[in-house]
Amino acid sequence: MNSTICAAATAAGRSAVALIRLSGPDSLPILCKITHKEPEVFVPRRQVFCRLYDDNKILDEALVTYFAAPHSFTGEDVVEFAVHGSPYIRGRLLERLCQLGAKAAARGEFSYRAFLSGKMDLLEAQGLCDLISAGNKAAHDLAMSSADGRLSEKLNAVKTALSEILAEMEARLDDVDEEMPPLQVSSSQRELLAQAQALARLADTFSVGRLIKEGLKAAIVGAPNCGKSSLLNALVGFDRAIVSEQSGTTRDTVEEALDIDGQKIILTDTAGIREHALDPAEREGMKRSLRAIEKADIVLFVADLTRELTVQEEALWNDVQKQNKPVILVLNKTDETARGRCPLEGKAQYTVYVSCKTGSGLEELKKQILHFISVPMSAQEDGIMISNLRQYEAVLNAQTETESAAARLASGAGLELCAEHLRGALGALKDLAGETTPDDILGIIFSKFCMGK
Ligand SMILES: Nc1nc2c(ncn2[C@@H]2O[C@H](COP(=O)(O)OP(=O)(O)OP(=O)(O)O)[C@@H](O)[C@H]2O)c(=O)[nH]1
Ligand SMILES: [Mg+2]
Repeated sequence: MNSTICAAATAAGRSAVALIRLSGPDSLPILCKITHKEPEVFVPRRQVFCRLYDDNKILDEALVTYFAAPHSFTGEDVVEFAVHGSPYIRGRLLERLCQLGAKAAARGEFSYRAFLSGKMDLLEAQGLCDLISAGNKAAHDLAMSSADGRLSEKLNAVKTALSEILAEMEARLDDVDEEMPPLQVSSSQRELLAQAQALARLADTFSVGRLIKEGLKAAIVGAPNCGKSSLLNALVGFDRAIVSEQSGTTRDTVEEALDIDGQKIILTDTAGIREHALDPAEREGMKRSLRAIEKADIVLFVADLTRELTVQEEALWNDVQKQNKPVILVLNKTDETARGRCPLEGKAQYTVYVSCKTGSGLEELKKQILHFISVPMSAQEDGIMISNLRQYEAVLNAQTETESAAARLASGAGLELCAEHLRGALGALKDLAGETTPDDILGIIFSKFCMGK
């Protein structure tokens, strides 16, 4: 039998109200002991205003709600205490609950129990975890499409279709007397390919889903003094990085998150690249700039319109091109020069003229950056996307297994082989929903959830 667990469901620190949650078979007896009341007082799902006792002294007056199994978040008996949010009350109440037989919950343990009792599958649980950490609208919408079960529904439809075909195949494999009509090869194959395509479309959403969840990483690079740090500051709207007229000001990379129209963008300002570094710190800074380019999703290549392009700048441009990432050429200091020309313009796919000093062109640049998320996003007709690597790999695995099954069927390779691939595809889908996921993997997944969830 499960133990009874407790944890604060609200963040630490002082607050008007704090929520403490208790879940497990002893929830109601513990509630009765701490309130000095009989169990009949606590009608399920109804708030009761009562005193909580620390032995015979009043610890707090609280609103208490009892949820009887299975109608609760975890599917077990649950009690929620809405107490005054003083760190002392929170801490002492948790201590008392533990003295009365509860134990402190591990990270994500409430969600884990909800998952085990079938209240939600793994995709919904992961969506819920992402929902809590979502810091902007796009990440919130993405997490919600998983938390509310739409992603599970989509995958369940594929699972059902594949299971039906597998059942047909297995029936024929068991049919030693060959009493059944033969399998409709072409229609089964068509169905398998359609399901493989649905999985491929879902796998494709990972690239944009990941960007939405983690944020689009944009590295700001260029020669010393072209205005990279000024650009970072102008985009985020405050003096994040040091700006000076001296070349080689920025040494370490400077990172700052920015919200553009509800999308998270992570900007990284880097040390300017030139042939001769002044000292070892600048040399190390330049190495870090190159690493930042490697890690970035897009590169903002800044050039100073008031100066001629240097050989090193051109070399850097060529190096960046080799990385096969989208590059926006940002031509800076338009306030000082009437739109001068830059030899890189002809080579750039995207060019934006800006002045970090006056702010002109920055809106255009933001739009251009956003483009790299919004275009692939708008291609998702239903907004259902995957955003974590484990899910991506499982969907891809299910897709290739389904394709192999279709290919085997077409080549007349025998139903046994085809069925084996289908079992592989179904295994990957079951693993996604958590149906067959080993306990240790589940433990790792839920341990990343927040405390009290
Ligand atoms: N007129 C004008 N000056 C600018 C503009 N942007 C930056 N500057 C100036 O250019 C100089 C260098 O700016 P920074 O932002 O420090 O340049 P950086 O590319 O970060 O330089 P390093 O860190 O040394 O590589 C400073 O004196 C800025 O005030 C602009 O749009 N117009
Ligand atoms: Mg700088």
